[in-house]
Amino acid sequence: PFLENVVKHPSFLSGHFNTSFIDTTPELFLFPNRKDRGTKILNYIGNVTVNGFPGIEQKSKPIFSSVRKPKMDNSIPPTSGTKQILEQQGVQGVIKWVKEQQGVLLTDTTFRDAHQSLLATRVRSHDMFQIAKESASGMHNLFSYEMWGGATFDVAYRFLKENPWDRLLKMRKMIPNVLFQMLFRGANAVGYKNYPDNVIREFIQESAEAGIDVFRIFDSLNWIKGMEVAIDATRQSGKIAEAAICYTGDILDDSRSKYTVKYYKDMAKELEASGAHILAIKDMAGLLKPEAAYRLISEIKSVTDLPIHLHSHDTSGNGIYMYAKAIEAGVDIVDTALGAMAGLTSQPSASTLSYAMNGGSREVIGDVRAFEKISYYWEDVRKYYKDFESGMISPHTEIYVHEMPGGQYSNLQQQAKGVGLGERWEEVKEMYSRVNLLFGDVVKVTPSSKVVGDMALFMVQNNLDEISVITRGKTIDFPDSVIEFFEGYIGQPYGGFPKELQKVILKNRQAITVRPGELLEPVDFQVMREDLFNKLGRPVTSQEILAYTLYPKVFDEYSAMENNFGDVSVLDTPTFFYGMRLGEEIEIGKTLIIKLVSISEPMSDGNRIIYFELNGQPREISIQDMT
Ligand code: 3PY
Ligand code: ZN
Repeated sequence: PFLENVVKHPSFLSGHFNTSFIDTTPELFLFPNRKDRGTKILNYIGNVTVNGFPGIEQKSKPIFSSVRKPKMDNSIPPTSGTKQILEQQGVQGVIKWVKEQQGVLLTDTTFRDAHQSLLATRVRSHDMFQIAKESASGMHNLFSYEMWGGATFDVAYRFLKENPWDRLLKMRKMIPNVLFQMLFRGANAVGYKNYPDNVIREFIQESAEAGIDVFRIFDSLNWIKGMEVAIDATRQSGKIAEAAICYTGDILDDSRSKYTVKYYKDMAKELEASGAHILAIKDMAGLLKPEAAYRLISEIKSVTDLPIHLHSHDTSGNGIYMYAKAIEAGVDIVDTALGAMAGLTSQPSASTLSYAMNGGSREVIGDVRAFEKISYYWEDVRKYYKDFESGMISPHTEIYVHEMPGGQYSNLQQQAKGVGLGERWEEVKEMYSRVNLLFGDVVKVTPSSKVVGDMALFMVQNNLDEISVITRGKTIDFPDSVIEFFEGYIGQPYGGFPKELQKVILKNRQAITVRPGELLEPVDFQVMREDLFNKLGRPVTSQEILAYTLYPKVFDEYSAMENNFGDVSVLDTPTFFYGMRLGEEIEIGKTLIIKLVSISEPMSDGNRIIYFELNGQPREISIQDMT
């Protein structure tokens, strides 16, 4: 291992070393943990069996019904689709093809926004891999799969203990025929704060190489300056830049004069001028009403020739009717999810929309029977994630009042439970809409929505209202995200910050008005590489460096856990969340067969001995009982 460390060290590889290299490079003596794969995975299973999984309440493993999967011949390559159009005819070829379609195209969000919005982003790669080939065959005529970005990046590392890049690479192999789309938060990449420009560029280039074809780029305050670097980087990478207008407020309500049709039309023109290939209307909370959709799409089409891609959430229950009106007005692509993962805070259902448009002049392009069959799979798999359901079981028209994005609803609810406000969730939602007005009626989408959510939780927790925030504000330590927002570190809101509140929150700090990316020092990726090499004691990939740059602490924790438990993404989801039942046997891939034989009572040091059989051989693992 010593020699291995020497020849793989970045200084050695780049030739930057001298005779003191060995004496001054302590990391050469860091040897990888040689615990074998089987022992590591037994440690994980033992641990989760004894101590449970964060967020999963029930300790004993439920018996789940077997999962239904459509019978398809996976040895036949799937029919070619939009991915081949991009490869053969380039970005303009795709745009031309989209505009030629008489019917309406779909983006399927099941792999990303649907579970971000229904199940706190917890769906694991393992469950996606099992249905990927069937999806490629059955849904070959989609415009795209939205399958990456948004919260999926950090949640994969943070909670699922898996590598999101691996998800992307493997899915790309199994779905070679349809464009892959990701949600990109402009200057915030897939994070919650602004990053230096070179991080944005590197991230887009790396994601493009790993398989993303369409970057839906937005700014959480609709501040176009915050989107320009990402749009340019996407164009440079040869991929499709889909620039988004976030929809907020209500264009039909004359009493709300801030976000008008003119505001959205002006933004559409500016985005076209800044190099967008497609224009997205991102209705992240599901606030766009049917007549408003008709009007908005018609008016935007009068000022741009770009294809229009509409994204919405079905929280109010009006999603299908709204999409039908948008389709009538000429929208080119809409976002839907498969039935079992659709509706409520998620996207409207693909099959429902298909039937709704039957017989009209613009039908949905896609095989509705295939949507239904693949949806059975998700109906069964969704049960694994029941502890992450938001509890919303019927349409909530109150969304038109609180304006909370679909992707935030279940996450904020988890956050509220985490700080002991689970019982006061109704108050938190009401406070959310009050905070929006207190902040001057802002666009609310990650990360600005997180700021509003953090402030709402903070005010409910501390029994504050709008008046006490101002009058007692000088003595209050506001949440960090709120301070950074008022400092201008996530951009400039349309119409500016409310001045009095800004003063109270910032105290002696100075606010910036330029693009934060202009002030942030570029990240030195070579330094990051060495830093990470020293920590992990092994060569690292550019993907790991980017993850570490965006989320240093989360990535450190993930690496430590990977070192202890190995690659836990290979486990089936019930075992990952619940561990094993006594006497149960599971198979991991083709190489590991594990049986849980017995668990001892805790010993005086609090440890329990877990007796397994691994490929027929007895194995004992000692686990600290922390329950
Ligand atoms: C995200 O940024 O994760 C979103 O889904 C915003 O709607
Ligand atoms: Zn969304």
